[in-house]
Amino acid sequence: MTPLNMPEWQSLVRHYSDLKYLSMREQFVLDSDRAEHFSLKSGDLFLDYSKNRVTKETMEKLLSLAKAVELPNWIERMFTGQEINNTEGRAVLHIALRNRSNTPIMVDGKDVMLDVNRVLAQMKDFSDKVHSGEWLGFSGKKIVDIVNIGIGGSDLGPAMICDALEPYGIEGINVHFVSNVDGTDLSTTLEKLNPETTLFVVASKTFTTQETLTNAQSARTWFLKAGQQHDVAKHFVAVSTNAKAVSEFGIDTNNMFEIWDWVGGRYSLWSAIGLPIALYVGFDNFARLLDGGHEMDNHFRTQPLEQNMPVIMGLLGVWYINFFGTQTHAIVPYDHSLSRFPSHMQQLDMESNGKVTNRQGQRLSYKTGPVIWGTPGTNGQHAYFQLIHQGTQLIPVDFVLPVNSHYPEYDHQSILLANGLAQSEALMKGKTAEEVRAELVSEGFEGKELEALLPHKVFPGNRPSNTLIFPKLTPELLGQLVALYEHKVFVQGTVWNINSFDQWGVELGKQLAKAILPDLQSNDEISVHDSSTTHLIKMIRALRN
Ligand code: G6Q
Repeated sequence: MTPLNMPEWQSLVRHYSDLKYLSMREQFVLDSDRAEHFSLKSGDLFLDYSKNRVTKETMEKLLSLAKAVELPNWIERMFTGQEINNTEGRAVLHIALRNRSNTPIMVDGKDVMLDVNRVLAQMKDFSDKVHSGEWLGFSGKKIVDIVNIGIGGSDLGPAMICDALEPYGIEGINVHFVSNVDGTDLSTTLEKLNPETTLFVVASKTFTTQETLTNAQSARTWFLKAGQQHDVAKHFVAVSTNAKAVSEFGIDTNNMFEIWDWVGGRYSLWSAIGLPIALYVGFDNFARLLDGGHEMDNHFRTQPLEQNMPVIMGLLGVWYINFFGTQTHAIVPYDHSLSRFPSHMQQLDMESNGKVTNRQGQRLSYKTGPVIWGTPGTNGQHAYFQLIHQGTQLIPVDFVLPVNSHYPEYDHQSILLANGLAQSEALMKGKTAEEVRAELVSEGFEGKELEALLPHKVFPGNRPSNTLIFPKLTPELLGQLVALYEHKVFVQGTVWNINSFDQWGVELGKQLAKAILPDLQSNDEISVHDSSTTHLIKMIRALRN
């Protein structure tokens, strides 16, 4: 079933051709309450989507499309544990991990909340023991440094959250994330640490990921220079679905925190993959994060589509990608502690919706997930914003703005916020030739000099953005924000009729490296590759010292 043939899609095609030159600037003049008409709230999170190239009619048509693809039904299917990840035959239940109302969610006749609550209790118990000093290193010293070893979904989410919640960090506890198999990552992390006071969390859903197992083995070798084999249990814990592999690696399964195949890596920070978060900010703050995620889940499940934040953001994305032909989407948090937020969103969105095959296995003839990118403001303004303002591509932007800082002593927040608001205003308004002319005249330019400069200072404007505002980046708020984007991705995947919850492209990378490794590790005859790869393998062999 392709959405392209739906009357609702065709109606949007016609609407687009009528509306593609719609001027947002004019719309703001015509409707002085435009900001109120195109904004909504969920908990402490406020979304202003008025600076988008839409009218009331556009939104109605997009919402009709959402109904035509049975979005409410798909939302319900996710929340009730149905196997919506059809290529892996799995339910998709990150919502269960933060189901604070604790209502039963049945999978294969079993309430998954029993398992979720058991592991949450285990995480609380363990993190409390580490903080109180009941859990000590082998020489009797308190744990000071937590090193998470994992990659992709077993790294990016918890790393982003720990950065973002730095103001909530427990005194005396540091957290580090080692992901890259490049030995630089592990070496530069370990060189600062003392094995007597370091705890490794080896996080891998499958416990077969080459990078993670390699880093974990090297970390154990490093540890064993100071401790004995029987001390490993005090310093290595695991998070996984795979008890057998954990045990084979040499980690006591009593020190294993279980996760389940119904949670995808990129959606797993709410599970025991979030253990480094609980160790860093304390279990109570981890629970507050879950509360925030649950609040957004309730919003997503119960609010009507037109009042539903993930739905509105998802549909706006569809409008740009499939009708305006945009290829990328920038996420720019005006909060330095959200530095890693765009990277996490990049994985979340691109791994989920980077698909060219629909649920039924047919190749798609329309675009799906965009390239997601961004860095914190105001830094981005001094770099790539030039292209967003005056480049030839249309790039929708999400501005993420916390009103209050955790570091008010320097009184920078108004400057930070003024910059964010100014960018979205300028992108929408642009600057006309008349405005530039008046500005240049007032600056004393005239004649040929003025005419030569003028076109360069014109800004086309009409460039769309969303603005998300909230009082402060608390654990609850962060939970809401991440869950908002998770659901936005699901909304888009539903419209595109794709499975947002498998990741065959990532699996391919895992297989390919394993095939080339033996060729790099020996001088035997090289196995069959294309001539470029064979040539590069020969060069690496020759250059290796
Ligand atoms: C996430 C992906 C991927 C995965 C990593 C690590 O959704 O599937 O990024 O998280 O490849 O996998 P393991 O946790 O199994 O080591």
